[in-house]
Amino acid sequence: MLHLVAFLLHCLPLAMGHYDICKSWVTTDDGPSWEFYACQPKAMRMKDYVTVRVDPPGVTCGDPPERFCTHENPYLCSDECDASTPDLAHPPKLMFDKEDEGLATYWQSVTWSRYPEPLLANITLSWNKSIELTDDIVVTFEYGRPTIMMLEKSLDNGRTWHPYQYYADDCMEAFGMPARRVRDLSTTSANRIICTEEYSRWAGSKKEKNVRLEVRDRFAIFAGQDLRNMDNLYTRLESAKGLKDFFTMTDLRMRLLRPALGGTYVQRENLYKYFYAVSNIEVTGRCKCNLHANLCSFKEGSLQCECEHNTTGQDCGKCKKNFRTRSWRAGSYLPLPNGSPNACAAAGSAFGNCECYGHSNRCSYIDFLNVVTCVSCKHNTRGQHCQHCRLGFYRNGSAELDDENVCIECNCNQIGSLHDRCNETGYCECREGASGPKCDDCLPNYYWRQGCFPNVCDEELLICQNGGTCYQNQRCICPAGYKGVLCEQSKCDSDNKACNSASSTYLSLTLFLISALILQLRRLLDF
Ligand SMILES: *[C@@H]1O[C@H](CO)[C@@H](O)[C@H](O)[C@H]1NC(C)=O
Ligand SMILES: *[C@@H]1O[C@H](CO)[C@@H](O)[C@H](O)[C@H]1NC(C)=O
Ligand SMILES: *[C@@H]1O[C@H](CO)[C@@H](O)[C@H](O)[C@H]1NC(C)=O
Ligand SMILES: *[C@@H]1O[C@H](CO)[C@@H](O)[C@H](O)[C@H]1NC(C)=O
Ligand SMILES: *[C@@H]1O[C@H](CO)[C@@H](O)[C@H](O)[C@H]1NC(C)=O
Ligand SMILES: [Ca+2]
Repeated sequence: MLHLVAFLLHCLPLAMGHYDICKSWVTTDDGPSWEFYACQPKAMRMKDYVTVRVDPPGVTCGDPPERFCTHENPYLCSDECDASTPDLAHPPKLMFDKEDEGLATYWQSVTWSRYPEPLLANITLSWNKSIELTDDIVVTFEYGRPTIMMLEKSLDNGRTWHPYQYYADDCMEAFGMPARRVRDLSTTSANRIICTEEYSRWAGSKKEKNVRLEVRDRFAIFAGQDLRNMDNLYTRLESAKGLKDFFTMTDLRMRLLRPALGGTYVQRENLYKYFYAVSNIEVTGRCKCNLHANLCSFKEGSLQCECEHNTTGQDCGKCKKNFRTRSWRAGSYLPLPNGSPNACAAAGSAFGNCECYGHSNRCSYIDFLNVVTCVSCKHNTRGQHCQHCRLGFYRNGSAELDDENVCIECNCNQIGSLHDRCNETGYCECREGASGPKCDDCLPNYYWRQGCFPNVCDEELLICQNGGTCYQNQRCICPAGYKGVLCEQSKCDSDNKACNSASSTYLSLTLFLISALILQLRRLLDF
């Protein structure tokens, strides 16, 4: 009983007090009504809701059965791990069970028989739900803590991973990082990723069993040693960039990189005493519900916020249908002490049911039409409910009406198209000869030059005559003596006289130029 009281007191500042109710029925001068507050679920033992995966396959001991011994008793290698015998098996689930006092149950790896190849194992915990840590992560190792390991976390159900904390008996050697302690961090570095040597040195395997990710010490940077000033912490969580995310995750991975060595070098003649054994992984946290729920339930194998404030989704991350007058927002811890619910809202009943799909947060009543309409629709929408796209935009078929990307710009070619509008699939209306969805191409037999024009010449029907060549479908380049659109006319045909005189003038000019050139060449050579 005393134990329980102590436990409750210990958890008091984090588990109770602030932000535990979402709404209350209050009586004001205008009569009774609901008042809404920012709210969050209670902290829980998150290991009860986790799924675990241990990699690589075959790293769990006992298949085939194997002998091992401990650093305390290195010459008595009579302990046995055997996956097929329940009493001698050490499967991963024993990291999450309830333990009787004094009798540790644990997952155990194979021994380091392949030394000097490293003995590596990954333990990945997945919640399929974003959670927020409220207390230290504590990993308990039997038979000694690893000399090198690290924690990684994911915020997107395991698609991407980020380092969380590094652990080594020599941080510089193992990771090229200087050793730090969380207690030495300051308000500006409270979410720094560090390497710590506090949990990796040999101190006897019975004495020091735990490896921590220090959440309380990081909270204490803002809330003070006993976490008395939680208001300051909540204020910082709202204002300091990246601080909230530091304590948030969907998955946690422990990468075990080198086992306990018993305070000395690896002894090749007895590799049976090197392995990992984890008896417990304590993760204390709460469901992340964006301050829109105070309950989180475990349904069909996953955690789910029970959303209030007319929000919905696993994390209450969007507005319920018909409550999208305003864009969705997370609740806020501020102003203290009750925070802001930032609830999703349908327009007031006096206004009728005016939904704007989140593209406007104002409605206005138009007297003479007796309708309520959204005002200043954003995201290139228009209409009474911001349900249409503005002229020059078309509907994005793969976006819901409340999506910010619901309208796509038509982007019609200014010269090739008749106007800046397009049909529902984004096709523009083209001028004569132009084609393509955006009218930036020409039909066959047309050429592009600031618009589409019919071909003057080509290789099929409109062939240049008399040895003329077709220049970019735009005109024939005629040989001397021919003219006409397709060089079909001889210049000499029409006016023989002019033709002759023209060509004789041309000839004498050429002769003059050539003789001048020869003169120049001679001078050069004589010189
Ligand atoms: C452990 O996970 C990391 C990625 O986080 C991966 O690169 C590594 O290969 C994994 N190790 C094992 C032994 O599966
Ligand atoms: C993860 O949670 C979502 C939402 O609750 C659910 O639809 C999905 O089936 C879950 N996935 C797994 C692998 O449990
Ligand atoms: C959510 O919608 C219900 C039903 O219209 C309404 O009674 C309630 O007050 C709304 N809650 C909030 C927080 O706006
Ligand atoms: C259409 O909407 C989807 C969903 O929001 C978005 O991923 C996509 O980029 C949008 N398409 C365009 C062309 O904007
Ligand atoms: C848009 O115009 C294109 C080309 O004229 C046509 O193929 C398409 O069917 C039209 N789409 C709609 C929805 O009318
Ligand atoms: Ca256990």
